[in-house]
Amino acid sequence: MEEIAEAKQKIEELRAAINYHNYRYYVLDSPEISDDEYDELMLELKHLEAEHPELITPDSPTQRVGAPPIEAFGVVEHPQPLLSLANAFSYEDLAAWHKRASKLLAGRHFDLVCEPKIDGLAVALAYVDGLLATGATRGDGYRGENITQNLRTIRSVPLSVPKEAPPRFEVRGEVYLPKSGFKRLNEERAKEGLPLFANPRNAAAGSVRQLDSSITARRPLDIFIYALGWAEGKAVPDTHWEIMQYLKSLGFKINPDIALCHTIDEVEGYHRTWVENRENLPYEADGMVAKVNPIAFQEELGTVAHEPRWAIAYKFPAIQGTTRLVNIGINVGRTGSLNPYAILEPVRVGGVVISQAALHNEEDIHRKDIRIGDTVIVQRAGEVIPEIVSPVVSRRTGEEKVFLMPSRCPVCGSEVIKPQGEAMHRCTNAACPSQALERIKHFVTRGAMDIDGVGEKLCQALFQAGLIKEAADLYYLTKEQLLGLERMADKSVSNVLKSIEGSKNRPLARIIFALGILHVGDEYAELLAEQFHSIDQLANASQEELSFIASIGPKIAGSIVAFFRQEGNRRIIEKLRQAGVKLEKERAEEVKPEGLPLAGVEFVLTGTLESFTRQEAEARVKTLGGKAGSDVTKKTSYVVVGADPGSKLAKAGKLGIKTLSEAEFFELLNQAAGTS
Ligand code: 9MJ
Repeated sequence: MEEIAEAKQKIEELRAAINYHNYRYYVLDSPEISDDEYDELMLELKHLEAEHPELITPDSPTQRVGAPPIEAFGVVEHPQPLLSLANAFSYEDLAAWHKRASKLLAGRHFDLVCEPKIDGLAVALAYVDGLLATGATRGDGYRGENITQNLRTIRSVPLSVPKEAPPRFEVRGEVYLPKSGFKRLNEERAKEGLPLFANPRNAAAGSVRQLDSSITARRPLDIFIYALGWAEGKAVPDTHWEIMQYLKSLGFKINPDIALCHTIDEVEGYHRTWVENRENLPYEADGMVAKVNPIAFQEELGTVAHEPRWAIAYKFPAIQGTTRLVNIGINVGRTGSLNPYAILEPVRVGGVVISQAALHNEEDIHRKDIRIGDTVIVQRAGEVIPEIVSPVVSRRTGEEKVFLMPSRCPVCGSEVIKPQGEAMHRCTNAACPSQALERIKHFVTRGAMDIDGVGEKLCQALFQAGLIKEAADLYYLTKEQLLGLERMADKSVSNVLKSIEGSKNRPLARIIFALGILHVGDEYAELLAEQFHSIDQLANASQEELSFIASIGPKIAGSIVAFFRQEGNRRIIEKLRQAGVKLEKERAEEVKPEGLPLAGVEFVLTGTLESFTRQEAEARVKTLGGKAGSDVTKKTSYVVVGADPGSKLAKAGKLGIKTLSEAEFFELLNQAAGTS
């Protein structure tokens, strides 16, 4: 009895953890744990459920494939479910899978088709009468998101197929970002100060699941088709291998490394080849897939628990290496956070030399019991910053040192504190040079003051030359000072000065964000700019006044008050004022929506508009005092219907909300603008 209660509790814990990580992975596209760690949790749950089948519930994460679709896209029902794959982690797992399939097929021989397993986003593409009709995500396997518009932007997705193709059919494949595209995308995001994608899979998923397909279009996505889902009206080949060749002849992109194997040992050989050569693949592969070749055998084998018995994902081992942790270094960030990182004896891991790894905070270091001098296992996944998996405790000599966060800032020597409820230690000196430089870098980024031509390198050079000590000093730079820097000629100097001058008129929200107040990101900056007319008004607001604003809690309010209390920060604001930087709202920003022609009118957009992007349409609505909503509710005034509308159109019908065509919407905006 006790044992069952224990198993039940463990199962519940695992389910809660897996549900949380599913949400991070599938909905937020921002996982916190590695795929291997996730697989381990899932495996443990599966084992426990196999031992205690009476504890399996329909809502257990083992009972479904992915995450439910997001309604905003519109839902596509999959006539045949999209399955996920069971995993094999060793030759024994693979052989056991093969033995079971052979037994179920009464010992009849079958070939196996192998290909690298891509870590991307599974999609289904349906073609009707020669044209791409719908493209959908896997979703929960039965219902996916309608992302047709987005998939159309991928060059390797055929929009039409030759007339020899079946009149109606569906292909399945994996959308992915090649390694080169992933690297480029993250470099661009870093420049723009945007959060980086953790891995190509998340970048691909984040790119495909954009409500604005023009964003998808700018991402270098690609696709490999790996199966025929179903076909009607025409006979298709009866083996998986021939189907793949047939799909290729219809114009679909199939993996060039697909192989036909006759025995399980050949499959093992294929696996070994790619474990050794995976670095040379232009995309991230986390394993290989083996599939039973005859379709009739696949049908006989069927599925269990959403996983086909006729296919298996044979995972590659994680790319790991062993080295020595020489020391733990500390970077001081813009908000004064002390960010520890591992300094490693250089080691080659999967073809790349690693000499540093991420160590998130003191707690994390202690949780993993990582000590300075330890032999450690390091792991890298794709282009992601490598991390330390664990120390090799058996290799300890007794000389290793437990890491302690310094009590003084390593850059300026000021006191270090660890605010309650936070994981990070912080330097308390707002004038700390490291913070100062990071703050300047933040000040010039796109989302902040957007000073084109003043990037990280120039900030660093100006700071090191002593020409700027804080962001406001940028506005006092002279042509001569800039010409004195290396690689700065007349033309670039005048461009830099022009951009700096041009940034003096940014909207209030940008300046609030640019100041780099702890916990005040761009969204809170917008919120504050809506509530206050000027920086001065914000600076003089009390903790109570700030807490009065919905969604501003005591932590943020306290941080704002503390920021403006600092003498140094007040001085920066005065310097900005003296330089002519606008520190209050413009008249146009000031006008209350009530006075504007579309005040109180809420629009919801569905589908794609021809003459505007979604952002442009929403911006025009907002300038005229209207609101742009994301959900159709009773409060919605109009639903604007573009091409390929989603489920919002049906909802509008249900709630009796008036719809507008793009032309009608355009007309309404023009009329409203005429009266403003
Ligand atoms: C990937 N991810 O590359 C399948 N996959 O087949 C390949 N996934 C699959 N096949 C059936 N190559 C379900 C999933």
